[in-house]
Amino acid sequence: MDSEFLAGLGGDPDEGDSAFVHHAAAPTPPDGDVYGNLWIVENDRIWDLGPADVDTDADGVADSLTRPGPNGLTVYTDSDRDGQVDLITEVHRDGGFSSARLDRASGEWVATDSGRLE
Ligand SMILES: [Ca+2]
Ligand SMILES: [Ca+2]
Repeated sequence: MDSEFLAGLGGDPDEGDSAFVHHAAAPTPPDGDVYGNLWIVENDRIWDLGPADVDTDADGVADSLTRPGPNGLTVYTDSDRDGQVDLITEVHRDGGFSSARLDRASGEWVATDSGRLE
């Protein structure tokens, strides 16, 4: 299960319709900036999502950013402050939501929660 959450990443970068910056290099974290832009690995690509602008856990550090997704809004969260997005929550237009967390060991996205926002 990954295509649903990654569908919002824009598909083929050559089509030029993505909001994200495509890095052609191998998936290595950006150097030097401990907490700069958020980034996400999709297969062998790194997508630079830009700087976090939402503080979802109210610790004073922005950890998430939002993008329009295929079915509503997608929230990309870096929960451990290494810059790599490890939690994706998709908020659907009908009020439902579903989330997936990155399994570090396998690199797979694992569905963690779903339901409906009150
Ligand atoms: Ca935070
Ligand atoms: Ca992270």
